[in-house]
Amino acid sequence: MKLAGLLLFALVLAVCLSTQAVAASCESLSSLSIPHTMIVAESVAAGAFVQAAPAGGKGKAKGGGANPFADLKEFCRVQVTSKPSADSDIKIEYWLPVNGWNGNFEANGNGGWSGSITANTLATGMQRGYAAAMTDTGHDGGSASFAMGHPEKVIDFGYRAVHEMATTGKALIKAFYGRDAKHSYWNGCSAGGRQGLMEAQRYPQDFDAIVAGAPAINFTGRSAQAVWIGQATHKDESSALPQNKFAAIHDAVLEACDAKDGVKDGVLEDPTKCKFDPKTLECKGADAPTCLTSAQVETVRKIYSDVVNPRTKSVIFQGHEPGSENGWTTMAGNNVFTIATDTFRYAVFEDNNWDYKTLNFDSDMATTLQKAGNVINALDPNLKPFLARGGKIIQYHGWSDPQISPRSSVEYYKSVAAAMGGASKINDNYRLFMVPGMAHCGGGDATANFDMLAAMEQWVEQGKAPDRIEASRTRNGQTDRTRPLCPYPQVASYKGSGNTDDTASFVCKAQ
Ligand SMILES: [Ca+2]
Repeated sequence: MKLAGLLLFALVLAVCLSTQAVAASCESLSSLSIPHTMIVAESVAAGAFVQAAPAGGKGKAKGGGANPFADLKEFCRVQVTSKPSADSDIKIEYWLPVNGWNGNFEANGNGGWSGSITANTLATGMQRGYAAAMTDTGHDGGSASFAMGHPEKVIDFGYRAVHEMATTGKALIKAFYGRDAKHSYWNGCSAGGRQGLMEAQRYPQDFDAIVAGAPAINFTGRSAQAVWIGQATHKDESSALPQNKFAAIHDAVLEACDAKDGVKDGVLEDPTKCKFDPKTLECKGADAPTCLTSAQVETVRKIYSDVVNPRTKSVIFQGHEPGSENGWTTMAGNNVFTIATDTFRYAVFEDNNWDYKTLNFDSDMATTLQKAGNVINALDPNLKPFLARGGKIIQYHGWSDPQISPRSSVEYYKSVAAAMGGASKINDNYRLFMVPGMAHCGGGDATANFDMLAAMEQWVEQGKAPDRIEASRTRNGQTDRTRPLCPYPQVASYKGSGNTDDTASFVCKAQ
């Protein structure tokens, strides 16, 4: 009898253990002790999450009547406040699925000057099975005004908040599930791309796999470029570019270069091969939407040109690529790009009245690098510690990005290859995918639908390196083109026969 009772007990215990997905209650995470960190954890029943209305906003958050989170399964919501410095106030949020956890951690990146945590991002990560995380990087709202008089908060934005998110996230996962995450993933674009590569450089132990899109790694350089273009565009009345001319310039670029890659499809596979002179668009007679005045020709030249130090001629940042014209409202529109002016106004000169027209691309850029470069730029090519421990990076960037020039990604990739002893030395860990025609983190005329995280999962968990990544384009709700994305310096090359809108007609190969 005794033996039978014991066996029964063992059986019941085994059944309990096998169905119990978590090792601790969600609420118990609140009492987890982590230095300078306050934790509030609460269980959220399936379908019960409702996004709070934005601060100062009216009524419900976006989604209207229906709750966009109604399909979420039960999860543990952990809201963290981290104060690694006396002036720090970093908010971090973790969504830990109670059932169906894929065993991995996914931290998500921000955009611009950050300052918000988005429930949609967390929900997306969690629905893919991840314990998902996001931080506001230590301040609220999308402006850099927080930086004035708060150097510690600039450090939080620059790299510290993400590092806190990584270490605290790993501790929460271990406490909640009773085991470490198998792998820690980073997933971000724009500011998020910068954050991911910053981690690889500064805290190589934090993440095993980094998906970094359109990374703002040369944050001071991209800020300078927007001022460069702003100064050229608004030099005087004649230099301004009416927005209805962007399309005419784009059409002229396609006319000159589209077919150079073997397929006339409205997309430049490699825009660096396109030598387009805006002078060819100069008005022969009266000004018209289809031509450029001579002052406008100079403005357009400035937009394509690299930003250079006028004294040393050294390159501060890479210019826009041919093909990006339809997105030029960002920097050559009526207003100057505020993400850029914020850098100087708040993070560098700390002067509310700073005027972008006064920026000197020699002395002021030296001041900028000295003040903020080391904190917000992520350009260190030494990825040895990260790569040596098997870390993986998939970086991607749209060739028509009008916010962060795509050649900045190419330059960084090349600098890492050079520092590591050649491209062949990094190929098993780090690949760059340029996306022809894609604007900033998506959009444009490109095949901009792709899943870099899935490609990374295959690489990390099945050892299948991304030799090509399938992408598609949607027009009017229909997929009208598929095309491979290729690891740089390879490009998608047409085989010479077959439908040019079908990925099967293309191979990845070096030019
Ligand atoms: Ca083409």
